[in-house]
Amino acid sequence: MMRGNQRRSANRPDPARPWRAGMGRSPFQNSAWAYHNQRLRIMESFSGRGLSWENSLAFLLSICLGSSHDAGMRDGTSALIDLRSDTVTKPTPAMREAMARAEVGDDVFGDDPTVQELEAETAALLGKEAALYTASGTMANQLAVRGHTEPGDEILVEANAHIYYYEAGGPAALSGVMCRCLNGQRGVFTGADLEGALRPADPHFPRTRLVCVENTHNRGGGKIWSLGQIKEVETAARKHGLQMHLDGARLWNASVATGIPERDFAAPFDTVSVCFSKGLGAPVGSALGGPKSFIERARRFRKMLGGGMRQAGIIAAGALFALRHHRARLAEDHANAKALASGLAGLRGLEADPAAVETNLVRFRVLAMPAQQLVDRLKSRGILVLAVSADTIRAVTNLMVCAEDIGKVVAAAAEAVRR
Ligand code: TLP
Repeated sequence: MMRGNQRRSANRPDPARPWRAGMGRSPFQNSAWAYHNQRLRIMESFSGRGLSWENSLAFLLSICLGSSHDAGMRDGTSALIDLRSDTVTKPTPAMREAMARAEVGDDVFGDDPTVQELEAETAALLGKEAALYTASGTMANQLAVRGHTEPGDEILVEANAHIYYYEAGGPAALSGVMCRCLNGQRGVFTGADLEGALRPADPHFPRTRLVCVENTHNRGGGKIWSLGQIKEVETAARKHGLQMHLDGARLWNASVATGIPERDFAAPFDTVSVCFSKGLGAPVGSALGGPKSFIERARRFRKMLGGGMRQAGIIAAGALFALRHHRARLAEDHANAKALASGLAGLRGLEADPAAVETNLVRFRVLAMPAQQLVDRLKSRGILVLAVSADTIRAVTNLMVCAEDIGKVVAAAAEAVRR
């Protein structure tokens, strides 16, 4: 989505804060700068300023992984405000420390205790028998599709669902299945929509096997499916013997916004994917939860795709840290998203609806110019957002963005639409 040259220009120097990492230095200069800072911190840690030998060692290890103590997290001083996605976050120092300390083993042999801990904790949270750590949300979803179907089958997905829209044709390429699309309202479809898409058992037709729901819905602007809406679709699906998969990449957001535990949202589904590398801020990974036998089968498909990872505990530790410490704070992202939509709603030339913001995604229409033009203008002011269609922009609040940043974004947008 973001090309190298775009990234370079977005990282232009900020004369006011030349010391910020990533601002105006070459990658080599950045490494040298980071190295210099790290050396300072090592000296501090060994000069008896309260760091134990164990912590010092952990810190040294964190350096091997590449420390980012000045990652600009939520302190309002970073020159760049990145709202392209909640995937852009960098691990916090505490998360890096947990990663540096992680106990690891060869996970393909089943020897990595940190991966196992993450899988067990995720399964428990989702109320499922087992879970499998995967490299990405895409992999978790595609493993689910593969596990529920045989080539020639059909799956029912909402027309804007990530599984259909953004996963590179995975269902066709990896599982040999057809996607039948349902048109939802901001990603939400009904039991009647589902039944309307079913066909009688007949050798002419593909077998319909699986229904996929996305909660929250990405292209639906972070829309939350209610338990009632899910129940209605489940009733229709079960009546026709269909399996149910939930793409819960942002299920954490739905839970925090509603107060409904993840396991309640997950209960109607056979399988659930969740992401650690979005709102929770972990650097890598997702998980697929479901019945033990299904997860064992998915483990085999994961290996087939080259997704068996060896000492994955290093990254799983980041995910585990995120799961334990970063869920509740999503409420901040939601408040920031609301504030952003309210600010933008007051600007001429834009159309934003704060009432439609339920979680951390804000979609707004640009009336005054093509959406990409506004994206470019904001970029030249150090603000990154994405055009998701010719007239619509998406901004995603995240761990790296604080309330103060929202005011800056609204002010920059006001200037950019006026110009
Ligand atoms: N979404 C990304 C992009 O791929 C569009 C984003 O920036 O929002 N399910 C949902 C609902 C998602 O939004 C995403 C990522 C995924 C699955 C896939 O996760 P990854 O990127 O880990 O493969």
